[in-house]
Amino acid sequence: MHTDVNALFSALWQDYIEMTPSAAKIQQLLGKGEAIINDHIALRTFDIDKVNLDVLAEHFLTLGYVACGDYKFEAKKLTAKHFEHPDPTQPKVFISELNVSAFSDELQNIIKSLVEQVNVEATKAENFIYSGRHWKLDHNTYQTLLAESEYAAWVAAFGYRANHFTVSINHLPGYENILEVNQALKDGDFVLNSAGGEVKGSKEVLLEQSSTMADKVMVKFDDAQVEIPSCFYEFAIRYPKADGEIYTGFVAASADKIFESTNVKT
Ligand code: OOG
Ligand code: NI
Repeated sequence: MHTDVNALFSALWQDYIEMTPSAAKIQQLLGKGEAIINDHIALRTFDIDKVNLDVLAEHFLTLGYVACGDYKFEAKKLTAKHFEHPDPTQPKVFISELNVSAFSDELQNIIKSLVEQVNVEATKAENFIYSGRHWKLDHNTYQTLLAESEYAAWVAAFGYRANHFTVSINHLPGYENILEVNQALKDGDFVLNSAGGEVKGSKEVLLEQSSTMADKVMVKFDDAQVEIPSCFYEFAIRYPKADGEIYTGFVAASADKIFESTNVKT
């Protein structure tokens, strides 16, 4: 496990921009060459003991992160938690896990056979959170998973790495609101996720979010190389609660739509 939070995020970012070439371009566009503060990153996994949410979370708990919020996504059959660092300029971490037992026997058997190939030691290694896929996967199996769960197919294809980084608009000079950010992205020919509208959430729920649709990258399956959606970039602006403190949680109804940024079709 990492002992330095900055080193962990820098390794995550390097892996992420390899998977998401548009993210490096967007960082340049919005940050105008200056460093950008990230609101959060997100990770995905399966709820099987060897690789579940808690196994991923351990890599952040040892760095001083604290569990803060619980979320449930009934239709997508997902559970999630978010974690915060005592230093509020460190990214929050949103980790979700697929409730594997809620799916067909076929999907359950596939996921179990993937997770069986993971070495327990590897899940504790310093690089686990950005180590990618730990199993063999052919394109047919990917398609079988995709038919039942876009999320299951994504984790099977990409494994362990940041699914997205999120620009904190609160800390982004030159932009007053999320609409200005979205406009700059569209002017730059980046494609936004419009599921549930381009802006998810509102000032009333204390969080507004938008995201790009995931880049498409060539993935090596055992039997073929195929272009599939990889990772996306998110943008978030947070508002103060009645007590004047900035809201630090997530909004399940908005998150439900953000998950769809890696869908093959929208
Ligand atoms: C996570 C989706 C939820 C948010 O900010 O609400 C999310 C995912 O796509 O893995 O990131
Ligand atoms: Ni997010």
